[in-house]
Amino acid sequence: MVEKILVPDVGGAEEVEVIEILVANGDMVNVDDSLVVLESDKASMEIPSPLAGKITDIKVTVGDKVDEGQLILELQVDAGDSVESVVAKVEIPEKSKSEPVKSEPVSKKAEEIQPEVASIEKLVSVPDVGDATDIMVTEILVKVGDIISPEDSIVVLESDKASMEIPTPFAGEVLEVLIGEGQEVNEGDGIIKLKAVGATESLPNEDPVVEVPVQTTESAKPTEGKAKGPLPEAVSKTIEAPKSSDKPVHAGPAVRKQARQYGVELSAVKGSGRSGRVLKEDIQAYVKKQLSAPKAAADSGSGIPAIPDVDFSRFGEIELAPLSRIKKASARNLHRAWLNVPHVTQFDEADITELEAFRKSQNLELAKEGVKLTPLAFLVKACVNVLIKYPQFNASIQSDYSNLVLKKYYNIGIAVETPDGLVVPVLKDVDKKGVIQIGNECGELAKLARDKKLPMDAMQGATFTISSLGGIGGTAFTPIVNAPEVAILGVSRSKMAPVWNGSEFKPSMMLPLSLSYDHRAIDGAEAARFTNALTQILGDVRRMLL
Ligand code: CAO
Repeated sequence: MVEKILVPDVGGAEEVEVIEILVANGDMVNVDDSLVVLESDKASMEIPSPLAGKITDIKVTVGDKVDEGQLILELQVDAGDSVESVVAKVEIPEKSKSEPVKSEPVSKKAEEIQPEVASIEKLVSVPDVGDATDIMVTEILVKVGDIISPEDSIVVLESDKASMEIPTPFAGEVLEVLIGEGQEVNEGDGIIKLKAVGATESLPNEDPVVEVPVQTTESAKPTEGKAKGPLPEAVSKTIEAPKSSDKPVHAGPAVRKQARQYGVELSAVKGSGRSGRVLKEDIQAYVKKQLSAPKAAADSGSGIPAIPDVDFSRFGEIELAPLSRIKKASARNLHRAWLNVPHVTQFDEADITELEAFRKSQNLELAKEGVKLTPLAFLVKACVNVLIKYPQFNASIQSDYSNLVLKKYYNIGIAVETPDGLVVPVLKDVDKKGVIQIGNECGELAKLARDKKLPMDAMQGATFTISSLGGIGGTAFTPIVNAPEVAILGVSRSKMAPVWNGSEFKPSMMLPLSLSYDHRAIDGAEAARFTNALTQILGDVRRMLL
């Protein structure tokens, strides 16, 4: 039989917000299993199931405002257990259960529970907290010297099932905190001593009351007479497992309220309280951190909104291809370099007609030794020649812009395509090596990279990088500087082109060059001079001897 579970009397509070739904359709629940968490202005409470059964239809969603008697959900129960509709109830203290409900006040006069209160110095004690004993003090919300007003929360107590903020009935200055976090307390134990300030002004009825965290029964009514505010003023059950996270979050209602006010997702906050309980200070620290984060991001150039992940399967079939470790690392490095380095790319063309003729003749001679030179080996050597002439390209810029670090060694990184992604092995001390050795080492490093056998130190210490796509094709591209280097040379595919020599068009093998550089370290004119020098050397490799 299907039963309807209704919102119980929640202390007269209206439009109570559903802040968590703790069950799902199809769940089996037992009597007293919590179903939803409701929260009014001042208290949050778990609503337990009055019956055992299977949840068939949840009628509320998070954010809904509900009133007493409103349908929460439908439950499939055994016929024997059933009634037409059942009002969920909040845990009832034994004391309240045994007494006629409407005659049970939910607040008590301060005198009743604090006979030792002096006229000026007042003692605030643990009020009647139902049948709970040895309740843990989880948070002290005030300290000596604090000026507090009536109804300010002073401590958070937590029993097995509920956490409750205890408010002060008096205004005044805190003289002494009598309990400590982690301590266990019972009804009547002193919490704080207070120098009452204008107690009669703040409570004009001269009859200060402590809001007693008496839980409502299905028929209990808000206090009449001198009670202040809605009934479950200080009652709140521990709320766990917010929808957005699998991890339970422990926090009191005041902390939750503060989190909501700041728009903080509680599950994102690391709790420093007992058992990871989130405290107000944790929320404050989290907000502070978040506020300073955009500044750091802006400093690094990354203060931009992230591109959201889209569910592409809405538009058609998709497949997920996991990125290799190398691809993940280079994605991060490229992104960082792209954001940090103001890039400019200088394009140029080198006439390598003679170089190609020389290279091919050399390859014929070297073939018997198993050596083969590609244009890349000459490019590496030519680049080092120009780097020696223009040292600001063989450099790094200090992050505070105080210096350019000029390197007196010439290590050239070579971008190598591998099945797992881009790898950049480093040819060391190229200024001390000839073109054949460079060509050989380049081939060996590329092979090691593709076989995933590159040692770590073979990928470190580059001062300048060359990315050659010439073997593949293209006319030009804009490589990303391999920061903290300040320049990278992109090489595209050479092709025959008619070049005007002053009197005629001469068929020439032209090599496209794309020099990307960090504009913080290098001026555009310097970059143009660099590629000029490079094209001249490549146009006549004898210049390398000069
Ligand atoms: N123009 C015309 N032909 C070129 C050329 C150029 N600029 N550069 C190389 N070639 C030719 C070579 O001479 C060779 O020709 P043959 O097969 O006729 O002998 C052929 O292209 C293949 O060369 P290669 O690629 O094997 O050798 P390489 O020395 O030019 O390059 C290496 C070596 C490791 C750089 C290359 O294999 C590679 O991985 N390139 C890709 C680098 C890359 O991905 N860069 C992108 C980085 S940014 O995303």
